[in-house]
Amino acid sequence: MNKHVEVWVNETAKLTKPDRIVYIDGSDAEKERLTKEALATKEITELDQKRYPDCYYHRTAINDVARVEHLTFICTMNKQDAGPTNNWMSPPDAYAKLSAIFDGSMKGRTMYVIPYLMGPANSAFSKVGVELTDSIYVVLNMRIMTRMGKIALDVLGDSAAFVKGLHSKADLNEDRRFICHFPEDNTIWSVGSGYGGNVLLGKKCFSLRIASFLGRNEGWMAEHMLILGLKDKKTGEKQYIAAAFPSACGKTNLAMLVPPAALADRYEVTTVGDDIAWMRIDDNGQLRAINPEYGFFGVAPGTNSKSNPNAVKTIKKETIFTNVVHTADNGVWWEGSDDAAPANGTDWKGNPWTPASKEKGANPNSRFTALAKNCPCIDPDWESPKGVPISAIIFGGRRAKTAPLVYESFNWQHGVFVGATMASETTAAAAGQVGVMRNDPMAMKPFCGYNVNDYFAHWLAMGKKMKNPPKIFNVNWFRQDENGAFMWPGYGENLRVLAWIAARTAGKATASETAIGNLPDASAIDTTGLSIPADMVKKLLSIDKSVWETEIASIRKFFGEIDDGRLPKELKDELEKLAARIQKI
Ligand code: OXD
Ligand code: MN
Repeated sequence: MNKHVEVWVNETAKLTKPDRIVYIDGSDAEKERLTKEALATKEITELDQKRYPDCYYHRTAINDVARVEHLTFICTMNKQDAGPTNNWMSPPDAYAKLSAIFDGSMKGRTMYVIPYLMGPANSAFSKVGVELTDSIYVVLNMRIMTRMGKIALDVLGDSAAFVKGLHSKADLNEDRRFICHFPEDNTIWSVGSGYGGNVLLGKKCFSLRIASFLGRNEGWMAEHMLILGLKDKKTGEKQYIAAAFPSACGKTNLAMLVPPAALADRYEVTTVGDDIAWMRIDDNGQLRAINPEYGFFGVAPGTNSKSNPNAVKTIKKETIFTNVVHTADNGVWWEGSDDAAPANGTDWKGNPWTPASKEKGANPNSRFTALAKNCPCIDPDWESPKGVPISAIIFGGRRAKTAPLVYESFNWQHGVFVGATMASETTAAAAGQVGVMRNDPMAMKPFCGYNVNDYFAHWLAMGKKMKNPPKIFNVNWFRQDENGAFMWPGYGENLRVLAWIAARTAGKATASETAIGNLPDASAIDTTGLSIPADMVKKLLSIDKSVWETEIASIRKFFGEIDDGRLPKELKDELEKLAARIQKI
């Protein structure tokens, strides 16, 4: 064992007082042993192995089903370094407060030591983390979501350069639940939760919050983005696109998109990642990206053969299902699944459930944890140590009225403004009210590990270092008509928008300059085989002056709220330029 890890493990054990310490090696034999143990303690249930090979079922505590943003803290010595969008505690206060909760929290339990690697082996992008946890469910999930065990220790060698993550379920009491990040110490302390987004520390905590901080200091970017490959089979040209959407807005679906039948001969989409992108500029000035994860932690409800046929195939084996319905015939079900609702089952709260029940059977944020390599459309280069070259970046959110189906920013700086001013309706991925509009810059509001204004400055600086910065687009799949009905069919049909983006990026499509950016003419969106009213695409691409005036006022308010003196002048300039252009409509 690496001696730095060992010293820290021993120190931590003095605080948390586990009965046993188990070092995780990532082997198959170990997986078998841990699975048996978790089955014996009923932390997981084995599903019908004929229909669901190597699949298991788990329920979290009822009060513990989503990320808890109000209990998530960035703990920097200087409060302003955490910035206006993060909760802050001073590191001494946070360590003291959480130490009291961690004290003895693992008594009677095992502490697992999980070394893990984010990113492929042999890649300059990759980083090592070690998570200490008293949850066997965490170990089994980390095995899917990261490259876990020996592989990580081999990369680490004698080095002390690893992210220290400490997790204890403690008593799962919300009053003693905290997710604290200490970017200046490369440390994460998470206590009182068993929900994935709070406890699989390689994911949001490390790969976004800590990594965004490391990226700023080291000159790279950690983003809440899917990465997909789009191949035009006619020309043989392939592009990689990274796209940021807030949580539970369809990143997994877009990453695994199946082209509509009418365009299937022409286009192919492959998946590099569905949630997180680490991006660096290579020696030629090209932005390249890796997916640091090894699996998908996807939202189950609504996942079916129409919304995401590739996900349906991915989760057929070696998958952990959390907080969905456990059916009487030992399978799983959720609202919006392919299967008819089971006559009988157990809901996510552990209560008997039938289709006549008033409440939903699956929690709206119920999840599957599945291996990326089981995805039928996984990209051949998804583990390339060099990453894939990114030619376009997409921002998007749920907007009922404002944003058109797609537009292109004028240049990198304007694109950063477009990302910085993203807003979207909240979803069930985080605790709190659903459907409330909030600003979510670059979909990183819950995940930026430092001052968001410095983050914007970092984006601007990165653009200057690239030879041909990716073109930046905005999309909105969620525009509604006067009656509140969605105007765009979404899902696989989104390929039609991706195709325009790729053509535009390749310099093969025209666009009209408008007040908000470059828009395609309605005829430039290929609607072959799509039954949609003739003027719908035109409507989807329309810009309403009064709606945008309201938008500008809300951006002004947002900038006013976050500007602590560090909001880059370039973004304020972009706002004034946008306001002037809108006025002229
Ligand atoms: C996720 C999230 O789980 O964004 O990916 O909440
Ligand atoms: Mn996410």
